[in-house]
Amino acid sequence: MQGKIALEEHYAIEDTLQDSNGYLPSETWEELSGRLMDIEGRRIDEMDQNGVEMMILSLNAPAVQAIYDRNRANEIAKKSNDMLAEWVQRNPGRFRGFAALPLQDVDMACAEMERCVKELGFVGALVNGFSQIDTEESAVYYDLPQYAPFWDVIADLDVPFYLHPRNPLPSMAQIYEGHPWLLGPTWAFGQETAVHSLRLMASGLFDRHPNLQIVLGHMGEGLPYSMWRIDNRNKWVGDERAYPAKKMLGNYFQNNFYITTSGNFRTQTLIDAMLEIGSDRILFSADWPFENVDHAANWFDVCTISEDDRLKIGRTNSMHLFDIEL
Ligand code: GRE
Ligand code: ZN
Repeated sequence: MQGKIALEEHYAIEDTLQDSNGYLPSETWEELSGRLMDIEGRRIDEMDQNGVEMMILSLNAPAVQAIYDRNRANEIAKKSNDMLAEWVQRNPGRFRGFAALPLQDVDMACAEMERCVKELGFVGALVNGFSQIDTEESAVYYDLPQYAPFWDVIADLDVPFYLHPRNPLPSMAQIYEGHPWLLGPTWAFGQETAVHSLRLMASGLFDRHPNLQIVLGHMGEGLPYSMWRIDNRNKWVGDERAYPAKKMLGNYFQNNFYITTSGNFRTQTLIDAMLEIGSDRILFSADWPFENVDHAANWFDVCTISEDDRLKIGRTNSMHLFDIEL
């Protein structure tokens, strides 16, 4: 399929490059770091070769979220956003931008979000899970009440928020001790991001902002497969809900979430997601440079879904969601 739009596609700047080191075998670092630092060379060739017309670019992970000094977090976010804005401006037919945000400080994050949308023309934010704030040992999640003004800004700007994975801190990861292969994309990324998403759903955030849209990668981080059970466990005890939100959580999943195919190129999983969240809320993505664009495209272009759904997932859903004209 030609004309695809992909939106979990990362780059790094010198200051954040090393954050991506250590997830893949060390002999691949030269290749991975080269892919991360390239914007207009190999990346555009990969797009051309695989029918990807546009990438919405985002900084690597955890990057800004792991910089617990809030002024430094703000500085790196601004620097990477400014660089991204230039690349987008030079290639308006090929790139859009997601803001990196210093959520260590709500006021700074609000100001940077407004600047990125109103001045730099970005189409949303991509944030790498919880933020460490002031101390390395902290992990602060965005359902907490201090983030209410930030969500007001996102809702006012009417742009989507991509909640991208990061690993849990070592102090939060006892379950993975002795099993380092479960960290990162294998399992820990999805677990961390799914729980964060459920916290947002249960917090009442989407009662306050019914039009707010969160994007999740990796075919929804396991949630499509689990939402029914989350709402229906132990039904014989009644359905008293011990959380602030007004509705069943599946209701928010279906109305306030989009999911992408990043790093999860599996037809069986896509069909489950289509049955649970619907093909209007699924968006093609690769997860370059951690995944190959050809692996994503060669699967997606021929997977056994209707051509109507392929066009929606591959292109038009993203055009509508991000207000992209091509
Ligand atoms: C990602 O951003 O999706 C990612 C990483 C590190 C390893 C694998 C991966 O940040 O998919
Ligand atoms: Zn990613």
